[in-house]
Amino acid sequence: MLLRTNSMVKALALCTAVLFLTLPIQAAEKVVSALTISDAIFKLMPPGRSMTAGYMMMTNNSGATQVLTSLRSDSADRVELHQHTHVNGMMKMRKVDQLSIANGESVELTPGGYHLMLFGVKDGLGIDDTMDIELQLESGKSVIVKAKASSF
Ligand SMILES: [Cu+2]
Repeated sequence: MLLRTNSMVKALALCTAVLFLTLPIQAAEKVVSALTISDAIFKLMPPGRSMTAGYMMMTNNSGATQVLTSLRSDSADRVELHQHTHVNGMMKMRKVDQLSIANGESVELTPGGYHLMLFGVKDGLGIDDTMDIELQLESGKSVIVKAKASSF
């Protein structure tokens, strides 16, 4: 019995040693995200509607220009980047095919500016529910964003 306890203590000590050895290696391998996203939300739709808009803050601290080329979500049929423009005093919106964000720059998606349009959003999402939106970049990298349902 005593022998067994001893070997368990030894095994535990070995585990702890391995943990301490691997932790600094993992920290060193930490990947810098191509884009840092904050405050990602989408507007909760009234019942019977499946189209809505999404907003977020995108910051590029990756060390290189990042170009957003497309978006997708399992929770919507289609996700597009749009921009509001004023034409002859009328507010219109158009689809933006790609958005370039220089290193050190931020782009805020807001009502009246750049925004996401979500088409065919699946039913049953309630306040504070989240949906994953994948931002696909020209570099081949992508960033998954958790956007929260918001009523505003
Ligand atoms: Cu739009």
